Amino acid sequence: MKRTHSSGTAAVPDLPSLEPIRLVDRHGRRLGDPAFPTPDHDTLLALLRGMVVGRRFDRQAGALARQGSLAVYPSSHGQEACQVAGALALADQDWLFPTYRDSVALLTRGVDPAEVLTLLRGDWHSGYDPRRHRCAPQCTPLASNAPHAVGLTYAARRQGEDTAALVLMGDGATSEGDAHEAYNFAAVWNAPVVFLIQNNRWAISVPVEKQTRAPTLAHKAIGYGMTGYHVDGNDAAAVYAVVSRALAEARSGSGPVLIEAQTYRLDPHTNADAPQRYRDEAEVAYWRDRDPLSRLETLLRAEGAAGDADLERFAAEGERVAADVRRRLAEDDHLDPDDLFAHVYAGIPPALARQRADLRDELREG
Ligand SMILES: Cc1ncc(C[n+]2csc(CCOP(=O)(O)OP(=O)(O)O)c2C)c(N)n1
Repeated sequence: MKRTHSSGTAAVPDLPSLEPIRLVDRHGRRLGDPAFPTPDHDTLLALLRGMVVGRRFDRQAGALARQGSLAVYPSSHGQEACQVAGALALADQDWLFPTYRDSVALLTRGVDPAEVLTLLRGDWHSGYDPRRHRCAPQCTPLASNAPHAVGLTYAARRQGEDTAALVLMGDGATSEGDAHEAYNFAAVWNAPVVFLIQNNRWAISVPVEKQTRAPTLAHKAIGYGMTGYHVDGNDAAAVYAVVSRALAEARSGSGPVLIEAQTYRLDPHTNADAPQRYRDEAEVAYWRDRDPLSRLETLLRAEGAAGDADLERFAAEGERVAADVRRRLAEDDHLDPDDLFAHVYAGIPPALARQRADLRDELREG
């Protein structure tokens, strides 16, 4: 909701709430919010299914990284509500712009599970066809997905297409110049983009307190002339309701929206990280107590909308996905490191040729 600016030339968005929007409390009790209606039981079941399957997939990917089948794996554990609800809130014609952390969002969007992991195996391409799934390749340079989403949706709007985009980004990424440029031009051009910041409290070892002095990351929206929402990112019902509304607002032409979702990365940053060096176990325990899956399961069971049979079905689906990924990565275990150098330039520059020669020597020496 926007108020009219006193000069009458621009709308002044309301300040985001300091308390995050929450529809279900951490004990699984329904709270509700007149401004953000709680999704119906079918939608809540779809959210729970996505999170159960996503968590199993995530655990499998972590194991594959430890076994050396993946080059690296940034876990989604703890952030399933943001990733599943964000992906499910999108319409077919919309685009998802994920980061390296958002494998579960890609899975939820319908990308083949083995293809979700292609980039993280160290392949030179993203595995899936971005146009078919309307999912941009996972980006590793922080915030570099954000300007692309602005350009794509601005262009689509000019061509009369009804296409919105959801950009996923971390709290650390909000300090990048690309984030600023994307927020600013999304607002100036009225591009139908929703930026969903998953504030998982850490950018590797840097706490969110070192990224900003703003009261919440959602408050940053105001300076750009955007609407900002602040939501409990471990409440899948709330994330779904807030992202759905933001997408509807962006689509209707009232401008882009910036959402901060409060969540937590329960696992290390990647399999190459040692979080015990920078965070307390008590903090992790606090967030384990706010698990997004058990919260929604408790609500649905209490309201008679889910039972053992549903949970068993979701778990079996998760096992099938994990087994499929294990089998396919084992069957197709050949990656040629030379490929990394093959598709960047028409003629390889001398510095890159030297790096390629060094890599070949290193691999020969084993
Ligand atoms: C432009 C850029 N600078 C630095 C890095 C190195 N780097 C990789 S992940 C990361 C932390 C990112 O934190 P955040 O944006 O909060 O996302 P999270 O990993 O917590 O999901 C950094 C600094 C990078 N990938 N890109």
